[in-house]
Amino acid sequence: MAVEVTPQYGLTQEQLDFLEVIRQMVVEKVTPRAAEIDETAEFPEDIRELFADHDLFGLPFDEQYGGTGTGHLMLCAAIEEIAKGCASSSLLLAVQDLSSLPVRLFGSDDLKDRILPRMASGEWLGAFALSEPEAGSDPGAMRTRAVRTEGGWILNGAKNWISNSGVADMYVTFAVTDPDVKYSRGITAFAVLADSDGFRIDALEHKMGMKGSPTGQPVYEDVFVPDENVIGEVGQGFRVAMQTLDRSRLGVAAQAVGIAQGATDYAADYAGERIAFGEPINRLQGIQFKLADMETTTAASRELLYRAASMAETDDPALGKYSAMAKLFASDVAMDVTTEAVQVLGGYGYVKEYPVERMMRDAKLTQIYEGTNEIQRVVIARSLA
Ligand code: COS
Repeated sequence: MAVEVTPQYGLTQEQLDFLEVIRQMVVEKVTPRAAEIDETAEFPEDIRELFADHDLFGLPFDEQYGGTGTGHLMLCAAIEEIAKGCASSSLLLAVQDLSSLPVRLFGSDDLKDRILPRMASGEWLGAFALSEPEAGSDPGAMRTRAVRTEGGWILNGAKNWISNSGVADMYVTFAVTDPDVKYSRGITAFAVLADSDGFRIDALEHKMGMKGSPTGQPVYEDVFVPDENVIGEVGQGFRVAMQTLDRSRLGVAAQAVGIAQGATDYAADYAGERIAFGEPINRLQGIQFKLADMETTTAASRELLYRAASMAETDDPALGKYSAMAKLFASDVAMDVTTEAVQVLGGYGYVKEYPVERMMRDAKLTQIYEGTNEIQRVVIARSLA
């Protein structure tokens, strides 16, 4: 009997076909590179080129700017596929989404024309510079200052934990423009080009996981930013950041779902091959129960993510709450599932010849960045008040 292919969650057949191309590409070209990327902690230029050649950087963008115009759900599904094989590589797409969202949501037409096509093609990478050494969960406490000058602003300060440090061409930078009012009205967002005088990247971090994605400290010393590069209205930067994060957290959730599925698939295959007590260990209930819980919680994460992603298509007022719930739930599941995958592999799980210890290290970051899971709980609880 012929099986009818049902378009899932509103993805068209064309999008499902594109997803299949991505899936093949990941299996053939990305997954085999994952261990080396982790080991060397080098930015994977070859994967960046591969993604650019396959139009993957276009996924977050409208067609008008050279993007695929395929929406949030398709972007999340693509991030998930890539994260199954290599979470660091999936961050290339997630950060391109995060760093372009302020311009897409709030930028002038001129700014969009100058920046978005270059990001959609992959010619430019972006970075989102909000956090500071003393202002991570509480971005309202930032100290980076922007002072008015003729034709623009002079920026001074330093950011911290910024993805794509050193490889980005454009840094969306948040700075205090009016210290005398509440931060929600005294911060402004700027598009700072990497080749601006006075801009540099200080030390890069040595991280536990996601090692193929450089994280560092952008420093601004009397950096001039022209008025044309202000994103949105002066004084509205905090809102720009919050509305961006309401959408970009979907990308972290997608990454977490991908990591969890990758670990589940690997552990299930291993359990079918590994013999103990005279039979494959997947016949032992102790292992079956683990695999069943891993598959079930990963599937539940995906449902919540896809629901949240479809709300982004319609700008649903509950999007912020749902993206926080998807990020919270999926990243906690990814941590649990990858820890269990290590346990299923036993001693083999703990060594680098097998990918699950890397997946466990990568999963940890999804509980921390783009708002710790404690912050997600604050966002969710406030929506109930
Ligand atoms: N969309 C639009 N506006 C928002 C908003 C949102 N999602 N969330 C808050 N705001 C507005 C509020 O309406 C308020 O406006 P007014 O001052 O004009 O009334 C203002 O922003 C301040 O809001 P609030 O008082 O809720 O801010 P808090 O300082 O208490 O912080 C949290 C709120 C904790 C949610 C915020 O600081 C946050 O998200 N922190 C985590 C940041 C983060 O994710 N960092 C990771 C690094 S970035 S990759």
